[in-house]
Amino acid sequence: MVTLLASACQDDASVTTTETGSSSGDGDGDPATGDGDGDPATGDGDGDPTGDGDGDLTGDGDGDGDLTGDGDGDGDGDGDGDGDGDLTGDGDGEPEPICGDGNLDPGEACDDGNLDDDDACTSECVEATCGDGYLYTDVEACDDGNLEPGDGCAADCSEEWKLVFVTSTVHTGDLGGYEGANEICNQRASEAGLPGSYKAWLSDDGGTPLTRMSHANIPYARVDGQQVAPNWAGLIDFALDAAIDLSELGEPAPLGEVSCGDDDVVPVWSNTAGDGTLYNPAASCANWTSAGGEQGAWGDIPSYEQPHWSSYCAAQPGCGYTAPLYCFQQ
Ligand SMILES: [Ca+2]
Ligand SMILES: [Ca+2]
Ligand SMILES: [Ca+2]
Ligand SMILES: [Ca+2]
Repeated sequence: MVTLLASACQDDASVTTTETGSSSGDGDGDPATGDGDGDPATGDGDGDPTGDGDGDLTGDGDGDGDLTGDGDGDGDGDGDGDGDGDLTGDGDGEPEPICGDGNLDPGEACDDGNLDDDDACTSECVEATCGDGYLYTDVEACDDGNLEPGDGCAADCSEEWKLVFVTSTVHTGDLGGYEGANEICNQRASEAGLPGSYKAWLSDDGGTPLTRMSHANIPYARVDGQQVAPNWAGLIDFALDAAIDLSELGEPAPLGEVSCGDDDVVPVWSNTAGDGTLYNPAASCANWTSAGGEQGAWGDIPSYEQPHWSSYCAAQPGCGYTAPLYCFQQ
């Protein structure tokens, strides 16, 4: 009889496993970090010693493995992050178009090599047009940024009228001469944002409005659009359609001082007759350079239906008094 004996089971209770070379318990053989990568210092798991976790040696942490260290992660080394290697950041590898460099670049309708807005190509490199708000010299008489008529500048950028105002400021008879008076007019217009250039309605030994001003064949109007005269001929026929009693700001004329006339006179420096000629040869405050005892001459602003709007009275002493100026767009 055969007796089968079960073999004895081996007792494995005595088998033990032992990790060698480490005390971290991660099996990588470095003793310290516990991240399993075998570098002993950083603990970031990438096996390089920089500690940024990307496995390259730049320490820039961008993970791109390039050596520029620019940190943008695209690997081209220029730092703009688009990977094309130029500095514009648009990713096309081409320099950015520059308006005004004289080269017609993509997106430019023109490029005349400058950034001037008063010629055929504007500073945005588009063709000049009426209504773009830029005055095209010798082509447009005005450009108010719209194509609407009735506001002084027509839809074809021709002027509908010449502006006339009385200055919001008052001055003695020392205006810096006739040219200084023109500067006052242009300064006031400029600060108020009015278009064009201006001359003062003044007469002296050197000339008069008749000889110094342009003679428009379109109306003259205040800043509120009210017509003062239909044209130059209507301006110098001794009466106006309306008083020039609004300033460049559209405000009532300032009240000056005068040493002649009624109490209700609203004076304006003039020394000009109603036909644009000299009123009194001795009353121009020494050609508008004196604030002393010389004789001056004024118009009365409200008296628009008679020559008094321009020639009201003359008096001495007078040039130390203060009054505004009439200014006419040229
Ligand atoms: Ca260009
Ligand atoms: Ca230009
Ligand atoms: Ca224009
Ligand atoms: Ca207009």
